[in-house]
Amino acid sequence: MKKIGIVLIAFFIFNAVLAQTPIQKYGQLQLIDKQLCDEKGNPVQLRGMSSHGLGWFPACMTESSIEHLATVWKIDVLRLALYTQNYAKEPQKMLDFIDKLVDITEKKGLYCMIDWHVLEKGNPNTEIENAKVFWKHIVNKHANKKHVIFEICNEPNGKEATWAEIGKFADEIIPIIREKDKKSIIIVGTPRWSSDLKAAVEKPLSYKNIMYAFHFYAYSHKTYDEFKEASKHIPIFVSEWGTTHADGSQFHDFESSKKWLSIFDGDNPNKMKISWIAWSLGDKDELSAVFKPGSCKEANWNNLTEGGEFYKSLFQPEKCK
Ligand code: IDC
Repeated sequence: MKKIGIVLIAFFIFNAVLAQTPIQKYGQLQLIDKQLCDEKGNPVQLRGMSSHGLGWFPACMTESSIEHLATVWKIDVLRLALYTQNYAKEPQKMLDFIDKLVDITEKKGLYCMIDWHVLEKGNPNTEIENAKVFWKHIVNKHANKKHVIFEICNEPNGKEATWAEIGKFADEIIPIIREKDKKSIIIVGTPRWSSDLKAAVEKPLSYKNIMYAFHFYAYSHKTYDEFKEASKHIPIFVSEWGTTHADGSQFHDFESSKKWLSIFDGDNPNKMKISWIAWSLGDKDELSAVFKPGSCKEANWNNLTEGGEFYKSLFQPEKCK
């Protein structure tokens, strides 16, 4: 009898450990040198998915889809992509939506990355006033929550969006965040659609707990060695990547995707674990969408595209041969 009792207790403890959510497993994130670490100081690799534009595909981001991503896909982090033009059009509606999603991710035990999705305008300073109001709201509501990561500008692009301009933007926004929240991780976009890390390597910003964004689309971008070199010098978070062409469609390149992923798993000069988030949880008729068209309004989360199946497989535990 006693033995059975011990076995049962061991079984329950084992299950409780296995059933831990990402937030329970890792707690408050921190940066130690260039490595993202958990609360205890162990290296951590967060892996996750990005929403499509919250203003365009709200039906894909619901309590039901997030529950599915947490329990069936087993992602660690959900990125909430708010295109700046969607915010400009309907600020209150977008803020309410983000607030709701931040709460849902917390409830489901997932980290969430709040992404001020600069793309159309290129230079993040073009919309600095909106950015300031947005980030003030976000920190008033969500400062010091263990599960929140702030991404202050998705992809600066165009001739004007130099590293100096990005630095100017960061000098406006990071102090707004740090006034209320000293330790949450902040991700800063880099020039040329967050693909060029050279300037950040040469002149890193002087704030604590910040990481630099690197984005790639596997069919178009194969700068593996350049990336590895940069990873020796600055902390990098791959906050958006896709299997496709940079336009989000055309072809999947699963081979190049796997090569990138092996670099993030440790095949890099300092053997670091590099966190990543893939694009995107939309049901638009485009190759990078995870769900087939029409899936979201039916809450049919198993109706995956070829790319969706590929992404999902990345989160599944290795099966026995
Ligand atoms: C794409 C979407 C597409 C949308 C387009 C323009 O997949 O439906 O019409 O944006 O808004 C990025 C961006 C990301 C892009 C993605 C694919 O961060 O917003 O999404 N991409 O083009 N950088 C490189 C590729």
